[in-house]
This record gives sequence, C-alpha cells and structure tokens, in this order.
Amino acid sequence: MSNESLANLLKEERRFAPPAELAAAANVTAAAYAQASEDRLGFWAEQARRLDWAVEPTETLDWSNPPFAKWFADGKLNVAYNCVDRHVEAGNGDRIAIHFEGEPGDSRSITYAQLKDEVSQAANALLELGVTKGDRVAVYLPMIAEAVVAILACARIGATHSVVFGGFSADAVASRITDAQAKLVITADGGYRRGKPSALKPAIDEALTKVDGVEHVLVVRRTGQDTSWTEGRDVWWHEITARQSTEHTPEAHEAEHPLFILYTSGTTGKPKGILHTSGGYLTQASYTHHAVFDLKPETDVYWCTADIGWVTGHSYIVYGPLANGATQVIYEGTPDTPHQGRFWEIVQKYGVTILYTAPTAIRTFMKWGDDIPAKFDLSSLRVLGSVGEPINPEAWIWYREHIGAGKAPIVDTWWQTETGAMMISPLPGVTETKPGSAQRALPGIAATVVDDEAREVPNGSGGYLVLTEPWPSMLRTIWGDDQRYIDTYWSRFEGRYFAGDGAKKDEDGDIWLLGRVDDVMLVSGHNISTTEVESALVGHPSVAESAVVGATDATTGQAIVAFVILRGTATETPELVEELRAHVGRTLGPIAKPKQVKVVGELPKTRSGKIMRRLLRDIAEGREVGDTTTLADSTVMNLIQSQLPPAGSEG
Ligand code: 6R9
Repeated sequence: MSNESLANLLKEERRFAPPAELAAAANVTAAAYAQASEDRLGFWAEQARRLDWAVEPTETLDWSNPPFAKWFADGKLNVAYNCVDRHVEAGNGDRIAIHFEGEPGDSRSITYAQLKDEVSQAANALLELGVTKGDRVAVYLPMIAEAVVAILACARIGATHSVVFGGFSADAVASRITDAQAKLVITADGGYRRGKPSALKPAIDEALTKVDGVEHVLVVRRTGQDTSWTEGRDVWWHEITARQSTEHTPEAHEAEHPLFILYTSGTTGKPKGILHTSGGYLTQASYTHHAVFDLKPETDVYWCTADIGWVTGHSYIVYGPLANGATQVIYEGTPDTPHQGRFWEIVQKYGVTILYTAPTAIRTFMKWGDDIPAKFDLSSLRVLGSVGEPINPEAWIWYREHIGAGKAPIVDTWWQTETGAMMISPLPGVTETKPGSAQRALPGIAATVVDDEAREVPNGSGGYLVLTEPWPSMLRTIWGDDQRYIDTYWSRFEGRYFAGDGAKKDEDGDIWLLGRVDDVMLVSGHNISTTEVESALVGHPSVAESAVVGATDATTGQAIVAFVILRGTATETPELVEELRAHVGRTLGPIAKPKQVKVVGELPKTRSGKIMRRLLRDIAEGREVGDTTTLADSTVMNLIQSQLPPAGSEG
C-alpha cells in the first residue's frame, strides 16, 4: 500500500524550477551542498563566522559524550549584541527592525537604534529587579514588540527565558514556571484578539498562587484594561524601563550558555522543557534564515506569522531575522479581524517580500475564497515559506497561484522545537520544487529514512525520519531530565536522533513527511499515514480541511475515521459522505477508504495549528475527551461532540 499510494500522490506531480532572476542572485547556490558534504564541520565553522564573537571559537563540535553535544564550546558571544548592536555599529541604526501592526490598527515602526535602546533599558530593568545570569525568566506576552524586547533583554544579561504561549491556561503556566524555577515573569495586562482585549495577567495571578519562587511580575500595559495588582511584587514595564539608562554593556557569554527553555507544543504527553544554548543555535538560526529565505536585508520585508510562544517565533521572528539585520513585520491579531483579507492588507501595506506561514492558515484562506487575496496587491512577494505540518499538494498549489502569483518559490521547511532551526527544505534559488515535499536536508544537515531495524530504506520506500549527525542548533537536553532526553530521542535507533515523524523517499531520494508516527494507523496489517488520507480528502472539491485517526476496530485492528470540514458551498448528505469514501479509495487504494466520515465545523488544534488527533481518537472510540490544555480553543471539542451522533450509533 505505502509505495503504491506514494506513486499516486506523485502521479500528478508537477515540478517548479526556481525563477531565473532569483537563482542568479541567490544567497546560497548548489555549491553549498558539495562544500558541506566534503567537510561538514568546516562548513559550520564557516557559518559561525556570520556572527560576531567576543572570543572566536577554535573548537567546532565536541561529541565525546553523545548525545550531549557542545558546539563552538571555547567561543564567547552575546546573542543580543549579535541581533541588535552590531547592526547599529555597522551604520544601519536607521533601518527598521520591526514594523509592529496591532490588531486594532495601531502601528509602530522601530529602528535597530531604537531597539538597541529599548533592549538595553529592559536589560537594566531586569538587573534592578535582581535577575542575573543563569536565572530563568518566564515570558507570557501577546504578539507585541515588547515580547521581542523582553526576550533579547534576557539573552543580553544571560538569563534563560522560557516563553509560554499567551493562550495557555493558569495551570499550564504554573507547571512550566515550576519546572523551570523561574524567578520573574514578564506579562501584559492583555492583548487584542478577535476585536477585543483579552486579559493575560489574571492567568499569571492564578498561576502564582500555585508556585513558589517568583519574586516579581513585570507587566506591559497593552490594552489598558483593569488589572489586579499585588504591591511589592508587580511592576509596570513602562515605569521601570523609562527610568533606566539606554546604555548597557553586553557581557560575552559562553557558546554553551543556556539561552532558552521552550516547552514542546504537546500534542501528546507531559510537556518537555527543550533546552537550547547560544552559539550553535544562533549560527544555524542565522544561516538557515539567510539561505532558505534568500534574505537581502537592505531590500526585503520579511513576515513570519507564527506566535512568539512557538519555536518558529523564537528562531524566525527573534533570533534568525534579527541576527541577519532583517526588516520584519509583527502582527498581533487573528487573520480575520476585522476582515478576512487582513493578512493581504498587511502584505500590501508594508510591501512584504518574504512570507512564512503554516498549512493550517493556507487551508483556511482557501476555504475563505480566492477572491479575498485577489483584492490586494501581493506583487511584492518573492519567497513563500511553510512550516508546522505536511503541506498537502492542493494547498501548496493554491499558495503558489493565489499568493505567489504563480512565480514565488515555496520553501516547505521541516524542523522541530528540538532541532532549533530548519533541517529539511528546498533552497529557493536552487531546488526544483515538488508540491508537498520538503525535499532534502539543508547543507550541513544529515537526514535519512530508516525501517524498523534501522536500515536505510531505498528510494521509493517509507519508514522513520532520523538525523544521523549532530547539528549546531540541536537541543542539548530536556531541562532537568537528561535520561528522558536519551530515552525519547536517542534510544529508538542506536546513535541516531529519532524525530518521531514518518517519512518517505521518492524515486529521486526527496523526502516526503507523513506525520507523527504516533498517528500512523494500522489497518488489517497495513501501515497507513494520516497525512496521506487527509491529503486525499482535501483533494476533493467539497473538502476544506480534514483530520484522520485510527479507531480500535474488532475486525481490522484499526479503522479509519475521517473528520472533515466542508467548503462553503458544499452541504452534508449521505451521498457526499459516500462519495468522499470512494474518492479516498480511488486515490490511495481500497484499504485506505475511511470506515466513517464525520462532517464537523471545526477541528481541535494547538495554538501553533497542529491537529490534536489524540482528542479525535477519544471521540472516535467513544471515550471521555482527554487533556485539552494545549488546545487553542477549548470550546471546539464540545462543538464537535454536539455535531455528532453519540458514539456507537453508526458504522
Ligand atoms: C517548527 C515546528 C514539530 C513537528 C514535526 C512534524 C511537524 C513541522 C513540518 C512538519 C511536515 C513540515 N512539522 N514542519 N511536518 N512538514 N514542513 O513545527 O516545531 O512545534 O516542535 O513541531 O511538526 O511532525 O515533528 P514543533
């Protein structure tokens, strides 16, 4: 089944050569692959020179105690200096670092010189509040410029930040603060979402009734809403920063100094505190941002639509772009406030040239209709990125045609919180792209697909994605739990990093991601990937989105249950449900035909847009729905359940 279905996926495959103009002036050419494969460590040592080091490293990789890596270990640098000060010193202080666009329509443009002053003041404020190098600071903020300033201020003084999604509940925040033993929390009164102020501080107040050790809460005033106040503990950001000097001398920190902890989005299991350090992380974040987006800092306007609380916000809003001196847009709100063209209005307003977003957003835009982006001038866009999930070929083609004017190359970037930066992706000036494939490991990165016995699979076959060599921005451990780090990532296949994703290599050796292995279904002895069935369903003109799970079945082991959201014009009928089942059967083969197709209005997703199939499995198997703390919208599960007949009454 698996090879056959891949062949089906590829049957209608189209390939797109890089635009000649882009290729001719590309930051990175095909030569990079050859250079890196001849001397991988030499290649990364050269990339490390993209940064300004206070003490240049002489060592590249120390892998004497695997899986605990040290990169550039005898070097010293200040990450915030690299992201801000050095651009000012190079004469680019007047360049815009951040165009902030608030949801209500307020906006503010911040130059690198201003950013340097604000980061220095915030760093001085943290010092005044008793935060020192090695302390942990929790950050719980909306998508506002102060989030970037707060993160860089921590980096500057060597405090390790732990950013927690603004959408997480008090309990989720409390457990993360406790695990990291944070000394200070930076939050805001609230932020704007869907046209109204949404409070943040009450979740911190509640969380702090459950944890010890937090001395101060630094509060950014964003919405001006009423905010309860604990005298002596709470401090207004604007008051304390205003009285600080704009001078702060950045100290050089060791390359392996802990930069941040980020708890994984947690579609399954107890959250893991992923630890990233400084020099190797910044090297790869900077290099990949330069190579994969072909960033020209003098002329490009870059926009990553991720939330700052997700690793994409860390590596591709804060560290990568700012290390590279980029001008970028940060948008606070939702894509449909006040109207469904808000993203395209922002692209037009700022002349965005590089856009980085997620497949879930692209499918939503498809659902809203082609006429919406068509109303705006998107001609500035020259590179389009995708991240977070496999992008199905239909969404890929739509993105290219309706957003990229049929010209802009799409870079489908595979990576994880754990990898810190991009690992598998096309290069926009080099790769002939294939809709739906992340294609090949970036220069300096070693990835392959193996079977159960850790044997590399031949082209045209599927298995598990593994990384076979250490890389500079790799996680160093799970905070406080080295054994769990070993067990989770390095025990499944001896000496190799197990990513937890299924993948296939096509006849050219290009990699196609197939979703989390926990989600793979076993139907009558056949492995079937949720991604492939979902992709087939979304290929039907009536389907906007879908999520597929395997539910325990007495006859087949697991049976395929598909949840679908219909497109605006389609209505649910027994004939349509039958037609969708038949459509999957025709596309992938009869074995992949869903046993049930359930039409729903919404799908449960994390704030970063990943479908929480675990919760759908609970529904499909008639169980009580499990832990929903990482869900973006906690009402979704009730909505889905109310739309469906009780379990057991059908199929
Ligand atoms: C950056 C990020 C990691 C998981 C990863 C995989 C999925 C991310 C993808 C992709 C297919 C892509 N994923 N990018 N799958 N193609 N381009 O998303 O980090 O939140 O830790 O999630 O996301 O399953 O293992 P994180």
